[in-house]
Amino acid sequence: LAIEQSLHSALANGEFQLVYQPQLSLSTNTIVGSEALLRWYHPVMGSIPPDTFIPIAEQAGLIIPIGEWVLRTACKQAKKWQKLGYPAMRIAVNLSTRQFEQTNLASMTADILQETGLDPHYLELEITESMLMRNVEHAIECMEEIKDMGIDLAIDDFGTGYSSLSYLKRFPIDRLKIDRAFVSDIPQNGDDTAIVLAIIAMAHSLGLKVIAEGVETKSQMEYLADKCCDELQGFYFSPPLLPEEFTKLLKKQN
Ligand code: G
Ligand code: G
Ligand code: MN
Ligand code: NA
Repeated sequence: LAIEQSLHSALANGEFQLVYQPQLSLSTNTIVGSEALLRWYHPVMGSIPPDTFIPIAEQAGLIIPIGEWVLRTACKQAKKWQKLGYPAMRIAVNLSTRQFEQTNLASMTADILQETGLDPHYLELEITESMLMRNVEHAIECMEEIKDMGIDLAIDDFGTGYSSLSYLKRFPIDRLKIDRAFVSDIPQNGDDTAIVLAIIAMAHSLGLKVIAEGVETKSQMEYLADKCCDELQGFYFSPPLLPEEFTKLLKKQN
């Protein structure tokens, strides 16, 4: 309850911040995107993890204004990096269930893109399998509306939900994000390597890109590169970074 109460004023008090985790191409070894991740620093309670406050914000309906702030801040930052002259990168933003089911998601997103001047092709929205499976036909309509705007769609935490393969074919998505649970024990664990290989093969045969999440070691990276996984994200390359730190990394790369 204390958390819910504090959440009501957190936006107005400027207590939220976004950090950005780089996404690396395994073919070019360059940063091709980033995922925006929300952080909350409460003046008294300190840092509160998103796993704790996002479900509360979701339940209280506060995720709608918070999610809009996240989207606007991330698009603004992406545009800022482009204006600074860095090679254009994708920016990925997580959506919650309530946001995805919000009727004005497309128009709200269109307004933010216009306001920030970000080309929609550089925006990617991350949704989870469970969000899609609640009402598949409606989800497909929503996804198509977003795709028609030129925005990319990714399925987050792929492999942990219950999406059926027959639907996967019908979802207008661009990318699968392999959940880190399958990545943490590769290449030693035979079951996990089998799952990762199957996801990569299936994604590619459906014309989708694949990104591995939670890559923490060199041997995981080498294995994924060898198996033609497209991209990676994880502590091995970089944790989520404050915008200034991310800019330093971009500078180093150029
Ligand atoms: O950033 P990690 O640090 O701890 O994120 C934990 C969880 O919170 C992840 O499942 C992530 O998808 C989710 N998350 C982080 N930022 C956001 C956000 O801006 N919106 C939503 N809906 N979820 C987020
Ligand atoms: O659920 P989602 O994929 O949106 O959340 C990303 C989460 O994964 C964030 O909490 C982020 O801090 C975390 N994360 C990013 N890289 C790594 C990693 O290499 N290892 C682990 N354990 N967590 C990671
Ligand atoms: Mn995510
Ligand atoms: Na994930």
